[in-house]
Amino acid sequence: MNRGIISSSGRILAIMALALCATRVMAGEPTVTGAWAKATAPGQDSASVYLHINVRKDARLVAVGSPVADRAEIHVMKHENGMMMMRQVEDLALPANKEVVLGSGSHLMLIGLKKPLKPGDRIPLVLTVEYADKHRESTTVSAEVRPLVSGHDEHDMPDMGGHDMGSHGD
Ligand SMILES: [Cu+2]
Repeated sequence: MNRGIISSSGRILAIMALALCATRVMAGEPTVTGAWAKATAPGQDSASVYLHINVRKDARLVAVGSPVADRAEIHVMKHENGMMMMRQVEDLALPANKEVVLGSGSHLMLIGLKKPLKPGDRIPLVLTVEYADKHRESTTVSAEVRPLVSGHDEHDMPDMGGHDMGSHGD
């Protein structure tokens, strides 16, 4: 009797341990760190998000989304006619084991914000990567909203005019 009880509870523990491992594997890829967005100015309904992303196998970032915005896009900056312009891209290459920084040269763009982003807010983001074999993994991260005035990253955003004049439709 006693032995039966012990072995069945042992089995339950083993199953739970397996479930935890599975969760950890799923959440580990892609690895996203340092996600942040700048607080919005009055009337601004889009926001850039910056982060670092790492994968263990060659992949592409194929989709981004957030419940706080109508949609999210992957943007890269390009020089055109001497001006820095933003371009939406369908995906972004993520080489294996090489941290890709979405910073000054690229970012995620939240478009159609449902409410202003205030310093201290945390915004959930879902990032989906696709591997060469078409297998997809998604991870949810929380981006920290930082104060609008922060000096050092101002040079990261010479493109706000480009955004306003561009084809964001917002
Ligand atoms: Cu942009």
